[in-house]
Amino acid sequence: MPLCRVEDVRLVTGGGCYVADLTEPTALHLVFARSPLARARIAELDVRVAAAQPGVVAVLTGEDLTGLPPLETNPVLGPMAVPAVHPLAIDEVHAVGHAFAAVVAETEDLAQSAAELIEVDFEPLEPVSDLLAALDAGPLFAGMESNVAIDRQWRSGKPEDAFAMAHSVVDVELQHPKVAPSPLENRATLARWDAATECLIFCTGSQTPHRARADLARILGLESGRVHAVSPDVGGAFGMKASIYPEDVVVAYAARTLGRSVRWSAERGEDLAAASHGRGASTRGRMAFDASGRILGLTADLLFPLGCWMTYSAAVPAWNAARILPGPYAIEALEVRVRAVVSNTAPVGIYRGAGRPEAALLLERLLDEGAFALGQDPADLRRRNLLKPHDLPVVRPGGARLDGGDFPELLDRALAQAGYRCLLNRRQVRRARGELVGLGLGLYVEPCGQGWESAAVTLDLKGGLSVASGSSAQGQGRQTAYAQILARELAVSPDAVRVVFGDTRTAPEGIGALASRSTAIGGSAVQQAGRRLIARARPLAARLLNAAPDSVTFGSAGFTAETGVRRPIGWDEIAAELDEPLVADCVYTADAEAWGAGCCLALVSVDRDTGCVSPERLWYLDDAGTVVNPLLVDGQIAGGIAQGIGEALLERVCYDSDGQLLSGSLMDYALPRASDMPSFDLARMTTPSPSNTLGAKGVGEAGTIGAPPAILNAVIDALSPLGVRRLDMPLTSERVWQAMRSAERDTPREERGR
Ligand code: SMO
Repeated sequence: MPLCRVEDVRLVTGGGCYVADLTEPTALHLVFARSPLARARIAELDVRVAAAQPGVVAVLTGEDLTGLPPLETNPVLGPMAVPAVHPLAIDEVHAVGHAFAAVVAETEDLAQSAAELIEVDFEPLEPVSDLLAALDAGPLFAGMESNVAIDRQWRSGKPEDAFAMAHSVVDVELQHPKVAPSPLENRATLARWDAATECLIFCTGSQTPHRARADLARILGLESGRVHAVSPDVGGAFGMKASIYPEDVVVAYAARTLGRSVRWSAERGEDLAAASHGRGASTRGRMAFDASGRILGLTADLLFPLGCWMTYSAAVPAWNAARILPGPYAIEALEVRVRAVVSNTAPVGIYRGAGRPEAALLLERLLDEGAFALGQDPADLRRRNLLKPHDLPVVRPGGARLDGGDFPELLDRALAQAGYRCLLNRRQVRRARGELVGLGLGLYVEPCGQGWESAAVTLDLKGGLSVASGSSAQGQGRQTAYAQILARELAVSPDAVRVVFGDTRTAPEGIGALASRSTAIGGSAVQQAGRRLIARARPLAARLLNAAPDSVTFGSAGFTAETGVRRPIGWDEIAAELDEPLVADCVYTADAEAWGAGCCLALVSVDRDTGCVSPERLWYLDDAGTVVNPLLVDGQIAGGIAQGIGEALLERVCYDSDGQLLSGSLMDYALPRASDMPSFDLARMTTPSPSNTLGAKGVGEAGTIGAPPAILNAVIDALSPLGVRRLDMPLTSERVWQAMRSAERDTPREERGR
């Protein structure tokens, strides 16, 4: 049901409460001293002058925190070599922005001024920032034999035979721009040591408060009951706030050892330099076709950057990209190799999409190259090779199990939505006039939602209904959606439901808000907890109805029975019978992973003189399974498209050959603005997921998956009359212009326009 977000009035009228809004007048301020060099030995570090400054309470260095256990990384791709990470650098700094000391002072200004008085002598070492260079370079990190942290491969069928018998073979090489997630709210943390209860209260803008609690408890050696994590409003995260940072450990340690409240709020430049980046993969693929256009085989070589330390989900982008292959297509013979590589940059972790866009881009470029080589329509070629509904579920060679969907129907609906045949004609007319205009498709499948999540529903003595979720939110409209899910189960209005999350003191143990899982898994937990509340209330209703519990049913009017009292019993009447609140909780585990799917079609034009790309229009069709609130779904898709457009056209984290960050401010790092957004047309298809009780699939990441391949394919299509077949994102006018000029130089005039 379309329902406006209940949280918005508060959020857009200044009523939001972010970590930096939490009042704590006596809190100390912590500021980090960060490395200006990408790789260096710390020859000397003298903090005495800084520590002697007025207002300075402590200066911490790596030595102070030795002995704390490290942050952990989720081994989704199996065994890995993990570079040692210390909360503050010891002996060596590994990237520009790597923190080597922390000043704690009465005010932020005093801390900042003192940090500038830290005396440090660096002996520069040769840094390697580039992914491909790091692959070949000697080990950059102690304890690692090479810079390859992860190296896995798998195969199915006989790829050699497929390529040997192919009519056409196409190759694609892609370099994803590395991007900075850039949430509105930078990282911020406030840690309070409560001496009376000997508890650490850790307020942080996090996607995973329970994980933050568990990590801090483990690292600081506290029982988990003595650490409380609180995430109030979170101003966007996009994967960047999915696990705690070394900085968080320092802040918590400072609060605990000083017995004071300590806060740290990152500046924008600090986050651009030292928070996790996303994407940045180098991928190569080869695809073999028979003469009719059937895909015979696929080989893929995926290289993912990790940067100088590994976040909890550092291996997830590589894992997702590899296991998704071969996407929605029926391909028997497959060989995938996936590696992840450390180097002297900021960490690279999950970012909205997290490997899904990388898989989609590789496949969709290969399909377009195949169509070009075979002289076929790109949509026809895709249709010929898509899995059919009766092929599903299917287990992919990497172990992923695609649970359901109808991809041919999805493609046909997307083409109809856009008026594809008309667009092809129109492209021809415009090309005849000399315009550079292109159409591009981006199809995708999207693993989204597996594992467990929790919910606890309470009916209080006054008849109030609330639900506490182990999941949380960073702007998705979770309060609205969860209230709708529970309201539907309990036959009440959504505004009668209070939704609680983000505080480990009041929310049940949970996973959090990431991996497009919150509605599918967290929402199913809410639904199940609601059903349990009905079951728990049934005996009370039976008593009020003067009927046997078995004969009581629950419907839109409330509890009713065929016999006894002939009037429905509502929740307020149940509440009036209670001596204590009625609670029903649920730890819901999905039967399997839900897979969404979607299709983006882009129409672009390119300015012949400047190379400037205009995305004229996007058509976007997504199958998110059962939809709770179409407004929220559209909002998520639109936001994802905006970030997809950022990646495709504008954004790039840039390091020079010395490992210096060239995109260290929002003057240098180009986020998309409202005026960069094309008009777009959103449509929906609903194939409920068989994997969770709600039938929902994820949608938060979808827009970032479909938009980039559609735009890249469209721009290459626009430039194909000039002979351009390879381009990398972001498709800045300079890059496109260079590609046009070099194609002009390389391609004899008579061969253009094929
Ligand atoms: S990239 Mo998401 O927050 O799992």
